Amino acid sequence: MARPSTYFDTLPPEAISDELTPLVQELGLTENCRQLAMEGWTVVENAADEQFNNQLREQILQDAKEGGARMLLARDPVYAQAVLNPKLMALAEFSVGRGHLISQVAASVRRKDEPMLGLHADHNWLPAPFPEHNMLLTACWACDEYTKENGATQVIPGSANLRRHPDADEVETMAGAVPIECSAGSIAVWDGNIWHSSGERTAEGERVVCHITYTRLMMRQVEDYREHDERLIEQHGAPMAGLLGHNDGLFSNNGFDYSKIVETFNNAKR
Ligand SMILES: O=C(O)CCC(=O)C(=O)O
Repeated sequence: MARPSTYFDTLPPEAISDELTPLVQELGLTENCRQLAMEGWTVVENAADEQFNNQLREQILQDAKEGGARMLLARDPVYAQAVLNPKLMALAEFSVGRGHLISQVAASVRRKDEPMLGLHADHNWLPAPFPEHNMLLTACWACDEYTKENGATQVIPGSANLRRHPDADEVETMAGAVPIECSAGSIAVWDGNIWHSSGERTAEGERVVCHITYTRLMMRQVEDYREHDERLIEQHGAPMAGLLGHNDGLFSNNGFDYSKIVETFNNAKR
């Protein structure tokens, strides 16, 4: 069998590969790709029908009774359907490359007057300046209409091009923030660069969202030592535990361990 030949070129972040172009065109995503690459965010309308959106919403309400839920891919097939949605998969290939991985499938139910999440860039895992090519793509499936009053995610237009984290003042003031407004069943998608936060909900009721993150293949470890972890740590102690990823918030069978979020993101910046 002939071996596939190696690519020697790579594409600029805004270029859609020749292989992906027909699919992007068929799915009507050309403008979404441009916005994502140039502005850091976009909205995919009508990603699925109303019935699917309602099913996803109902499932999230069951799974996120405390306001949030993680590791949802393993919970119910509706999440796999969301993650594998053809429009999302095509955008993920465009933004974080062919061979991209699923990183997180979580959900949130936000009610009136709950505190905002706080301004951040999802490239929290990286020191600045952020690379030109996106590393991490977040898709928020808005099961309810996204409006300012409903607590839509807010973004700072132009921030994606700064390729750095917001500083303390910028986090405090959120100057220039605008809500992403879209109909129920739309998906708000953004790259790792853009500064964003959940908005404060001032309306009654709840905002139900499925949060899906895809990541570039390069973030995965080349060698998988999971079968040998225990022995290696027993023999070599704490530094080995760190190298094998046992000390950060990612080491959890239950989704990200948010009690370690500050320490994990601080480590990633030093
Ligand atoms: O819940 C939101 O509106 C924003 C969520 C968010 O910041 C994220 O998923 O990175």
